[in-house]
Amino acid sequence: MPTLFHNLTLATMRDADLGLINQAALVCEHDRIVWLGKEANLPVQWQALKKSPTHCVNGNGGLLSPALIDCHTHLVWGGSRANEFKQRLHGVNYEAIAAAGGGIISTVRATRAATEAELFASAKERAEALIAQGVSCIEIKSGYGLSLDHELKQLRVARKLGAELPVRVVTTLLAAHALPPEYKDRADDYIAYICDTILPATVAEGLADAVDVFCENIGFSREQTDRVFAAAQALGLPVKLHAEQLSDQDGASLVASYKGLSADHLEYLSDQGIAAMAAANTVAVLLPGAYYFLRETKLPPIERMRAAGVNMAIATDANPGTSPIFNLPLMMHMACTLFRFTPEEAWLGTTKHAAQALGLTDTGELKVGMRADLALWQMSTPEELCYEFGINRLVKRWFAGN
Ligand code: DI6
Ligand code: FE
Repeated sequence: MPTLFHNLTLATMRDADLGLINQAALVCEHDRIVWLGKEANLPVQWQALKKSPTHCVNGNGGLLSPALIDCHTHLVWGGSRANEFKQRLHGVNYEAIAAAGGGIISTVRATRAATEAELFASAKERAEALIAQGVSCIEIKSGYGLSLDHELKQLRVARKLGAELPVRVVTTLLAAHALPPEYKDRADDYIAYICDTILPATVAEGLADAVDVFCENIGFSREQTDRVFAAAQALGLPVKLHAEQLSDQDGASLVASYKGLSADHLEYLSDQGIAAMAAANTVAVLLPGAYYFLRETKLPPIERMRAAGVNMAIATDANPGTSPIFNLPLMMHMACTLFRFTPEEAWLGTTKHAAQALGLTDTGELKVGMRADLALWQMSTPEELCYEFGINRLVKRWFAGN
């Protein structure tokens, strides 16, 4: 039996103004949207649903949007980095902590030591926090295992979250996140191990939907990134990139040359990178939580990306080192306050453009035929979600119609 949603405003995400429809209704059947429009135009076949106690949702004048999509997280890890947070507050910077064997590598040690069950339990808590704020789809990267067994372990935990929680999980292999200690001074050998061993095994087990690299002076070079991308492409996997976070490595134009799904972070993005991304329709994923938590001062070039017509998304980057944050509406708020996003851009950034950054075409918009991944908010205008912070205005969320 179909379900009717009515007495609400729809934020369809159809256009730059979010395609708002006032006094609207929406009908879904099974896991799909089958009709939407002005309530006055509701086809007669569904009008009787208004009397159904079980298949009618009265929105009470609220806002119905696509459920939110967090398109960049590192949600599965062991241990905590609260100690490094404290060190940073005593003046040590992120790169110095990494150089002294802390940073990503300290999480690698803890993640390798953790069992799958332990990783699942901590990641589940984080995923549930996101879900409670209206999220229906989470991208999860590996990158704290850095060996075949431990990368696969992380990705299996990610897949299990998708199987056991009411959320869609999209996985990304980020074996090229940091150099593991056993490959010290042998970065090229580690890249070869990724290309020849980790990538094919991950594909064989169906554990990754995309491949990512940390292209940075404390990560991997542009040339090494290129080798991983070529191997990913040969195996049919789409690519994305941690690009231009702490310095300009011209990674954005590299990922664009592979028609990559997204380039992420982008504080140091150049005009050349912007032009390449615009031409390839590669999404810019901006991560205000990491910018905020690291107390960065170099802003990503939002205005120039906007002018070039680059689609922009926003995500939590949830990770233990640079963004221990599990609240996507807060990222929308920060994209507006810190990056001067418009509220419309913030909404598109966690719905339609976030779906694009994951290569998903069946979610992120309210449209006939799309999945019924829906969020009902106690607010009459979309900007209210970006404006306030601290009260959860989510009334209810539907995941594939449930
Ligand atoms: N950039 C980041 O902000 C995270 N990874 C990356 O490549 C940081 C990950 C961490 O510090 O644990
Ligand atoms: Fe990240």
